[in-house]
Amino acid sequence: MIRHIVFNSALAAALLWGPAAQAEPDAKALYRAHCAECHAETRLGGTGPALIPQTLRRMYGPALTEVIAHGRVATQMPGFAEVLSPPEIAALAAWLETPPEHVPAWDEAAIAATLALREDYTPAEAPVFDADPLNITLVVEIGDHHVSVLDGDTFAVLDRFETPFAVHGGPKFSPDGRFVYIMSRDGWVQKYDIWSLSEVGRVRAGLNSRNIAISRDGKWLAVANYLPMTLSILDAATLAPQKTIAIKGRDGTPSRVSAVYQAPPRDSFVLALKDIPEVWEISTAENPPHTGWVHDTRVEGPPEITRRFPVRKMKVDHILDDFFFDQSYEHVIGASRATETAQVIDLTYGHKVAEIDLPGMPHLGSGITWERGGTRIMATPHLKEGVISFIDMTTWQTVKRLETLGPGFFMRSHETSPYVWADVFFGPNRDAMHVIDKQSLEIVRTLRPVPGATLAHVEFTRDGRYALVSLWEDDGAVIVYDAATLEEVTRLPMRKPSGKYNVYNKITFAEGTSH
Ligand code: DHE
Repeated sequence: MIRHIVFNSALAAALLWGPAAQAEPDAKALYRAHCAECHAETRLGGTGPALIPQTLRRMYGPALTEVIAHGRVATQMPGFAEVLSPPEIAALAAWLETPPEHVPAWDEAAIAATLALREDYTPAEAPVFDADPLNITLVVEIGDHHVSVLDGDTFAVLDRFETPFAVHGGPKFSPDGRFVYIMSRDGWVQKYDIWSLSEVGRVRAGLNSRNIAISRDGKWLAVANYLPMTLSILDAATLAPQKTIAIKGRDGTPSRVSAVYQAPPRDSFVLALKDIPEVWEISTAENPPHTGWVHDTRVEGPPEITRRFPVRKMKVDHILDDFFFDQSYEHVIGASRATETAQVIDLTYGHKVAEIDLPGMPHLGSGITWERGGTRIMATPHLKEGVISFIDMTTWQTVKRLETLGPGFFMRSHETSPYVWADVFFGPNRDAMHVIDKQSLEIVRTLRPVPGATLAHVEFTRDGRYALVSLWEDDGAVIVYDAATLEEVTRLPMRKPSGKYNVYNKITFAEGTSH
């Protein structure tokens, strides 16, 4: 009986809140009264994050009803359990899971209106610290939405700054490594000056975004958006929007952008599209090519902008959810949820040249490559299977499928290291990290520094001497290992550390790091 009362929320509400609580709560009115001030009338976010299904489904931690009732730790979200009844909280949570009624056009003018540059920012003429500026490693702490700036030699924290809510994907560095651009799932792009240890400013480039890429010359930032279905291009120096490209397939079907990557030797951005079987390439060249590229004639403005960023649309067999490049950026290897194979697309010819047998949803975005036995091989973890696939990149044949303790998310190596590090992100063994020999393709050690605590994502220092691993917990840490002996060196307390990014490894597109 007691169990029944606790779990029957309608009855509990009637007992606790009286007959008025039995009337159907008006979720919209409750939202206007209690939430709109911080999250905006449109639900698209203000001082608080957007409360739309696209964002809410990707949030971590307690259920939505719990957050409404008791607040969210390390944020300004208060609890409403004293103000709202359980049925009101349930109705509000259910309504927030429905798509917003109105999505404003998020064009250049709307983006520009959000641009906020820091008035207290003064660019330093040289780094304000003694550490090697190229051996700085940034740690994204998703537990309380901060980034720690680590000296890669001493592991001292040089700065710790607040980011927009829910950062996702790898931050991107300017080619000289001085500036870094960080994106949140709500589409905010934050620019930070590493030399000055200071934020430069931020702008909202999309309403729900996937990741960002920076052009080869460091002048342009591309922001892949789900909402609206656009790619936003920003001036990397000023963060001012330059162009928004509506994503429409060759038959006019609109699509979300799953991801955008820089292809340095091609001087272009390459886009994976979520809703149409096409791969797009957008030139970032000063003098873009003409043949085979579509120039946007509808856009008004100075020729340096209207002529910039022509698009090439390549048809593929299946929608690509994720992809990976070879070191020369001639081939894109794309995985699709719809099939058990990956497609190899030749970017020069613009069509598929091979298929790879890759069941179990490979997480190609985390793939890495290295030389083995006179050929280059690539390795990828799988999100649905406890296995790592090794592929010969000349024949596109699977060399080996290595069984692991569970599905993994991230892999990393360094050109100086004989090992590949691969996490076990899902399942009962998520406290484990495999260290795999690059030549024998066998697991040589499984690290388990804190039994029961999730261990994930690895980054190396510039020289490859140390490997930094995230203890992915609210009261977590970055654990520093000697990359040769695999012994723990030190532990730096952090709030749910997620990805880590070494400036040098990233700006040189070093072998062993994801792109
Ligand atoms: Fe990510 C990178 C897509 C869920 C943490 N993730 C990426 C990239 C893509 C991607 C396309 C490459 C972007 C880049 O670096 O420029 N991620 C997806 C998904 O489709 C997926 C499965 C579902 C989704 O939520 O959209 C997903 N990702 C997650 C998580 O649940 C993770 C573990 C926690 C989180 O913060 O949301 C997560 N993703 C990361 C991290 C990177 C990343 C830390 C950067 C890795 C790197 O080393 O570069």
